Amino acid sequence: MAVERTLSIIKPDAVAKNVIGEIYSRFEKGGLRIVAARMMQLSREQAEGFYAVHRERPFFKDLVDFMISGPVVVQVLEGENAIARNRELMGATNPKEAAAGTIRADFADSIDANAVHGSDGPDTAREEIAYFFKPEEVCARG
Ligand code: RTP
Ligand code: MG
Repeated sequence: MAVERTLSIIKPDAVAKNVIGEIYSRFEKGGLRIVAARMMQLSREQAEGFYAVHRERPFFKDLVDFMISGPVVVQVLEGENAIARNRELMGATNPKEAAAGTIRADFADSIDANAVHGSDGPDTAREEIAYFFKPEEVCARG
């Protein structure tokens, strides 16, 4: 298995619930290392650009409105199979369908307010990491 990097976002609902630490703990216990991190308030333009692939979808405006409703925490996670591993730890998009013990099962309220984002493949991981972090802001594996 290859060591990969993936882009993760703790969404405004989870930040508001004060569970940043609990979610970081899930990443760490799940074998992923946080190698870059930033708390930020996304602008509408930043959120629209990040989710541009969904621009034509009916839920796009609600998704953008939600992502700018409060601060988010953006991080790069590194580890064996990090992209798929993070998606496993997150659980299904709709928390009602998320497996027990996953982040979304435990912290998400709805398909809109679903606690976390994770890149869905190697190409999107590379693009999404570059969207938020300069190469020198991603720290080498310790
Ligand atoms: P994310 O990109 O946020 O990690 O979530 P995901 O891969 O599990 O889901 P994706 O299909 O990429 O959708 C992005 C976000 O849009 C919202 N969504 N709403 N109402 C709906 O049918 C619907 N489908 C997707 C979700 O909040 C999802 O996280
Ligand atoms: Mg997605």
